[in-house]
Amino acid sequence: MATQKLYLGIIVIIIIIIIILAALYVTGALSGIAGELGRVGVTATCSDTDGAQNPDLKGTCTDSTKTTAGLASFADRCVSDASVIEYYCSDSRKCVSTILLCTGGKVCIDGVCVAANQAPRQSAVTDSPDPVTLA
Ligand SMILES: [Ca+2]
Repeated sequence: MATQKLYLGIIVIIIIIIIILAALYVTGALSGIAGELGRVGVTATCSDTDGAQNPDLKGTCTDSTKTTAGLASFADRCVSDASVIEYYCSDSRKCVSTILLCTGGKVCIDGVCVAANQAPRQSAVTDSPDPVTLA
């Protein structure tokens, strides 16, 4: 007798749960909750073309912080002759930056540290031929 009451109670609870889930589904509450989770960044993505913090490669970090207006993108760039702002993905999947110094006597050109002897010549102006004066 007690066992039958237990079974009946379980069946009633299951029916109530099914009714609640159906009601939530019908009202679209489940999709609303899913959208809410998306907005708070549960589905955040981040990628970095040079892998991580690598001043010897030019990278572009892209994350999904601007999901409504498109992805946010940040390219490594020089901050001085021998240092670079390096973008990389944080643990929370957002692009963050740090300043790295070029090592080994390298110089920063277009967001990447390169050996000084591989850098474009800085003295291009003095290498130009003398202006030709037309008569
Ligand atoms: Ca990077």
